[in-house]
Amino acid sequence: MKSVSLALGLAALASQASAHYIFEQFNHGGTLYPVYQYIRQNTNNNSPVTDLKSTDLRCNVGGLTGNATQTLTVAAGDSFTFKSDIAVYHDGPLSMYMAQVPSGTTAAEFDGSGQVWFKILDLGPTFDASGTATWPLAQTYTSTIPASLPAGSYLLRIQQLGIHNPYPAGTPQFYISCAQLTVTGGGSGTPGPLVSIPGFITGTEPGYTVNIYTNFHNYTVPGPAVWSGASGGSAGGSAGTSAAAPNPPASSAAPTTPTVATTTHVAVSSPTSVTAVQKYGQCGGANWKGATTTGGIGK
Ligand SMILES: *[C@@H]1O[C@H](CO)[C@@H](O)[C@H](O)[C@H]1NC(C)=O
Ligand SMILES: *[C@@H]1O[C@H](CO)[C@@H](O)[C@H](O)[C@H]1NC(C)=O
Ligand SMILES: [Cu+2]
Repeated sequence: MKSVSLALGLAALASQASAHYIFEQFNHGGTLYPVYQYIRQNTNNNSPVTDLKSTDLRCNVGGLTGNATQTLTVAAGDSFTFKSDIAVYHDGPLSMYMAQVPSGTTAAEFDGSGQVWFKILDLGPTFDASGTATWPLAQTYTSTIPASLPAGSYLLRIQQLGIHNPYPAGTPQFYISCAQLTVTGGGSGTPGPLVSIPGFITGTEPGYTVNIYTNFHNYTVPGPAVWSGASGGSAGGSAGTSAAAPNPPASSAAPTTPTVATTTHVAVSSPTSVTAVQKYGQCGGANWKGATTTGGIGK
């Protein structure tokens, strides 16, 4: 009966796997589009990328092209929103980047290689009078296509960096998705500074190595400076009403406000094949030996 107990063991392991979160829907002009219509679909479910040298840092695992992804036309100056399946709940900053697609290449074909990425948004923590940090944890993140951005095709990349497991015992986790856009209108701005991904974060940045639970009073989001032509954004708020999505997210019962984002380690639906616990199934990173709940840590 060895095979039976093995099967039971695997089933038990599979049911312990926890959900993280993945930015899977794009909202523009009041329309919340179906999952992965304009966002490249990754192949690692909602697990993070942690290898600072990997091309997976660009548009997530399996996201080097977007063959099955459509490209949305937006106007420079338009606002847009990324929505995740469940609210982001690992403490850390949120950034958005863009990269212009080289001429002769479609947005779907572009792999994001080269020194082409510029940052349009950083959302770091706020510190109250007593020094307690509040992170921009939400299910939706809204920003604006810079009004002076030259017209053309772009990748638009959202990145939430989970630094809840302090380095070096823990490894910061990148939660990433890329949308494919054709920007109309626009201006003659010169986006920059331009960086390459990987390479844009080396692992020595204070915003990467910081322990947010000890003497944590200030924070600088890693990566390049935000392009001066960009105009900011926000976490949370309305993501607009849902269109008739043929493919709604599996979990929509999650909280949308940061204050209740402590109950979101929900079980994933049973994987089709499981050989071991998912690499970051316990949410704590490869070597995490500390707390295994997110509620209240450092608060
Ligand atoms: C996507 O397109 C690229 C470039 O045409 C091609 O090399 C790759 O095999 C395609 N991938 C899929 C999954 O169709
Ligand atoms: C906080 O500020 C100090 C002084 O400028 C700096 O050395 C440190 O790297 C900052 N910490 C973070 C996490 O950004
Ligand atoms: Cu997690």
